[in-house]
Amino acid sequence: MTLTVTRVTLQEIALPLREPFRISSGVVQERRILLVRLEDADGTVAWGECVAGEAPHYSPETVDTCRHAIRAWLAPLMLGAPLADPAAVAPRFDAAVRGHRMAKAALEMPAWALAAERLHTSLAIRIGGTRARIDVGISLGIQATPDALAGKAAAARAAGYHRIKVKIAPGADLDFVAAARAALGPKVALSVDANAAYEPRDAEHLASLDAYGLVMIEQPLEPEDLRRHAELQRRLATPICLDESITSPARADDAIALGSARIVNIKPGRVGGFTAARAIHDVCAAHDVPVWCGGMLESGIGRAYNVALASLPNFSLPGDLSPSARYWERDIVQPEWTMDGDGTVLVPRNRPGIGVTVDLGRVDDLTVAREEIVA
Ligand code: OSB
Ligand code: MG
Repeated sequence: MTLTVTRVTLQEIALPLREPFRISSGVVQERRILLVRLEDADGTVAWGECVAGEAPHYSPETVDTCRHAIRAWLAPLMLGAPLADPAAVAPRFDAAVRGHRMAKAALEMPAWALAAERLHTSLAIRIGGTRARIDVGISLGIQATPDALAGKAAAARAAGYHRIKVKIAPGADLDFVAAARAALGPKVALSVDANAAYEPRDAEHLASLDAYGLVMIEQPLEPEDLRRHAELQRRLATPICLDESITSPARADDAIALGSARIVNIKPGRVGGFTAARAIHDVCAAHDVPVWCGGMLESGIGRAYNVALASLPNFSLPGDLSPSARYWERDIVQPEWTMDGDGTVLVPRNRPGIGVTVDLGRVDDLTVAREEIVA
């Protein structure tokens, strides 16, 4: 199906979180989210979301670098000529622009939704998803005290979450993990995410986490450093999962070959979009490395893309796909994303496109900047 994108609209919103979210590299209270609206020559519209944060803590990209990359280099490539298929977007971007994967993803993913809308099919089916429901895990930010974390972990388990992940940092790790484990009992799947806060010399300290029976330790070291992750993995019983390090299919392949990761977190918005995300999924599947879908505190628009991706077959571990109400007083889509009592999210396979409707009035109310890019 030929896509002819005639208009790209960037609309930045400010969306306050219900509670501040603290990770090793900083705290977020209000999300600045760059939304992207694509319009096809036949009038079909698809909304997407850029996952970049306000500051370059998680990745080098930010809301403002993405806005610049989209405006200056990527939108002109998309608007320039008809596209044979959404699969043609990523090669066109990659041939002309190095890096800027979050900016690329912000345009590439809604191109898939646009194609799905035009075929009156769901995004999940269009990208090859097979699952109708996905197990949900929660990511708990760093709390003030181990007791506070234990309370949150127990409440999350009672709500049905299949896996509880806790953020850790030097000085907020062993006591916190011990408290969470004590509150959950030995059987509940518990993991930790360091967001690259440790150094290779912390190996012995990190090895003491083995005592808590964690399903994984996510991104302990510097993202570029695959070799030291492999050395660390040899000293740990707990599987290492990489998030920030996995930027492309080749990086995933390298990480697996080196022994740097036994589990991979795929965020389509981090790796350049669905083409790269599916290729990483396939590389991992070929090596029997399980994958799961991470989150970036997305609004209900970004969440739709993650849910669709997580319905692919090798997404065998619970995803960070919490319901809208966990993050926001009110989401910008309808219906809002929910989690059923069995701790699953329904993949909207029977609805066209992303499966939720964007609340345009609410988006306009929250908008802090808007620009249109036309051919
Ligand atoms: O490392 O997975 C991460 C949020 C912002 C930046 C990085 C991460 C996260 C999360 C939140 O863990 C996951 C979610 O969206 O609930
Ligand atoms: Mg992570």
